[in-house]
Amino acid sequence: MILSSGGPYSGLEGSPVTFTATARDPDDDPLTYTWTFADGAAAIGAQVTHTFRDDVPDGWNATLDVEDDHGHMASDFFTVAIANVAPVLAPLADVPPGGVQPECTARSERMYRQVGGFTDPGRTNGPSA
Ligand SMILES: [Ca+2]
Ligand SMILES: [Ca+2]
Repeated sequence: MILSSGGPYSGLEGSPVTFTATARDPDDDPLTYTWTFADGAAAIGAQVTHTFRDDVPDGWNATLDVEDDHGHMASDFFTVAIANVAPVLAPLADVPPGGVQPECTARSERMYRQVGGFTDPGRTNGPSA
């Protein structure tokens, strides 16, 4: 039996990865494909999808086993490199019509004007200096 998992695979955490097996059995028996992933998940079928929740440094290990109806088995081992995904900020909600706008201007700007003179004891320009 000739078997290929099609790996290594790669994908993003939280996004489904599609796995496609290629197998050829000399006498064309019906084949059962079993995928086993290191995060504990398993799937059956020549083509399956699986979503890894998180990235790991060296990728997730996985195994594809193919069995014909006589119990003859072949296995292929491969890795799935999962990339970390940066968090995404949700866009700030627009203020609905009639809603309250955030207040970001100064509450008041007053001009002060001082009328009249002033005295400065330390200066020499005073009347008694
Ligand atoms: Ca066979
Ligand atoms: Ca992560």
